[in-house]
Amino acid sequence: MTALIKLALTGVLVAGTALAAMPAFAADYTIVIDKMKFGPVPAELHAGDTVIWQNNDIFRHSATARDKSFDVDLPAGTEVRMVVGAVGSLDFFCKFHPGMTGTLVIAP
Ligand SMILES: [Cu+2]
Repeated sequence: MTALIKLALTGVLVAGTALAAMPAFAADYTIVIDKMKFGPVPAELHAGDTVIWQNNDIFRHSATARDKSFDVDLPAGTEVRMVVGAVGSLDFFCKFHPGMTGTLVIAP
């Protein structure tokens, strides 16, 4: 009986530790690509948040980081989820249309 209670307590502690290690408010943000342009990027982006690249165009695009930390292929009409990890300022562009550019600013 005592051993069971101990086990249960250990389980609670482990779960608590895992929760504490996770970002408090991980959120999803959609960046819409339409008419050969990246739409507005989220103003407040934190490591652990998810960016959903949504390509509403009839053209294939990509979201490619200048520093090569990500390279998301986006065929027409698709969306791809990407969890942001690195903190900092990340310039990105479309491989197929280099005039399409944007910047993700990721806070801790
Ligand atoms: Cu493109």
